[in-house]
Amino acid sequence: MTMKLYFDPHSRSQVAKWMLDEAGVDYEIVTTLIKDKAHKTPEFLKINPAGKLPALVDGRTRVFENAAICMYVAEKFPGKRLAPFPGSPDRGRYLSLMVYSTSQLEPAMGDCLLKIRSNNRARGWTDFEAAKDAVERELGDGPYLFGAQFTAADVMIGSMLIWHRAFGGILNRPKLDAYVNRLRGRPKGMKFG
Ligand SMILES: N[C@@H](CCC(=O)N[C@@H](CS)C(=O)NCC(=O)O)C(=O)O
Repeated sequence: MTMKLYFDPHSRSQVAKWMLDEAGVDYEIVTTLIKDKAHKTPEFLKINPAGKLPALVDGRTRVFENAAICMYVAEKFPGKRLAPFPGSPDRGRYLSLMVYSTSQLEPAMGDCLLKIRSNNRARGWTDFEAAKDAVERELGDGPYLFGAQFTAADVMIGSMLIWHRAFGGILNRPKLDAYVNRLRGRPKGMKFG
């Protein structure tokens, strides 16, 4: 059975699509437009109770949240080598970066773009400058987060930095700018709109 990606081109659905395209696997796009409120129908809320895009349906399995979708795809197709193997020394850092991308980097980037200023550390994420420091440390000499191996962590972390640029943000970090250029230059790199 073909996987179904519930997708609005003008949304973070592009992150899950990028992952599926990098994996080079078959999937069907189910266009679900936010402007039509198609993500708030009772049918869609049974797939993603949060009423947000994207979501992936694979037979009886439903997956929502980009990080979960990327991890699901990497795990379903281990031969595509889009994640360090379970049990390998890099696996812990991989899982950490996947969660970090959405629990810290994504809200920090959102605050930056929306010009929300708060130094209340109790909320669980840092400001965007500190998040950029963390990504730079993890990227090391690159070219990807796991050296020469491109992984789902590059999709999740990289897509946040790509969005930031797309919305007019300036990273002001030569190393991260070069990383964004490298990711955007990939043949199956994330597209917009
Ligand atoms: N952390 C979520 C974010 C999903 C999300 O916020 N999607 C937006 C589109 S970019 C959405 O569906 N917004 C419509 C709404 O909340 O009504 C993920 O990565 O999947």
